[in-house]
Amino acid sequence: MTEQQKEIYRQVTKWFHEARNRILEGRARGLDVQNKTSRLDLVTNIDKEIERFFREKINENFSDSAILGEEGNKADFKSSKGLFWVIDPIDGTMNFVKQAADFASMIAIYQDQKPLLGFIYDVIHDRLYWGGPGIGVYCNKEQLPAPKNIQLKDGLLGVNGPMMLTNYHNLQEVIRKSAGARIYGSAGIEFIHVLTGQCVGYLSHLRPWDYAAGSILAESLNLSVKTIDGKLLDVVSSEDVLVATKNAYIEISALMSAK
Ligand code: 2AM
Ligand code: CA
Ligand code: CA
Ligand code: CA
Repeated sequence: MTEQQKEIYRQVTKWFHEARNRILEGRARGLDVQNKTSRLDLVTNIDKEIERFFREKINENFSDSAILGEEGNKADFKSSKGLFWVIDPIDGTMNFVKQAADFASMIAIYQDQKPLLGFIYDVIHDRLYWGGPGIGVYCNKEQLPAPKNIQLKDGLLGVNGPMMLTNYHNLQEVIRKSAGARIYGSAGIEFIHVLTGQCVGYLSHLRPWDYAAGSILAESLNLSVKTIDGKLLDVVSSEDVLVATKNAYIEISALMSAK
């Protein structure tokens, strides 16, 4: 790890632990829940509070940073120089509200538009998945082995519910060829399942803050992470993102491009 990566890791780890207390205490006090674009697209006072908290910490400790966050200002990645932070304060807000489980908090950091570090925090289990180029991926202090390069038929596939229902680009056929579909409702938690080898892949329509941290970690473990039609992710656009073992990526992408 470079000195810069070490310093960011040291700081960000502290922030996540403080954020965890705020999230759990805030939820115990009672949430203020609002609809954004629909009754299925929620935001709570805690999503907003945690994003504000991360922004304050970044500005205090890394002053010449640009920040893109789901619940705040959206800096432009393409013109960024120096440190660029992508924040999803609560990923899986519906799960946070309804279940108090299976949600994550995520931060991705780029230096001169190149991946530097990714963090996905499984808040309930207090498991921080972090890593980056040249580091590998860790769960808290323990290094994760790169998942085996299994085929689609041998693994569970995380999917997006609406895409499954509408048979988006032949998705139902892809699922039939897998060991089964799973829908967890948090992109961060889904990425964790692929990083740990519990799922062979995950497919969903995602915004930059949904996929930034996960894609940095997936690349560090030699997984494929691109759009379903093979484009690289750009941290600017909403995309149909597919993260999978190299073998499963090729199979799924071929099945979905046929329709
Ligand atoms: P969010 O909870 O941070 O919004 C399941 O809803 C997953 O897809 C979550 O990771 C969620 O992130 C993400 N997602 C992406 N676009 C969404 C949308 N328009 N409405 C709800 N969730 C969305
Ligand atoms: Ca949201
Ligand atoms: Ca999200
Ligand atoms: Ca969110």
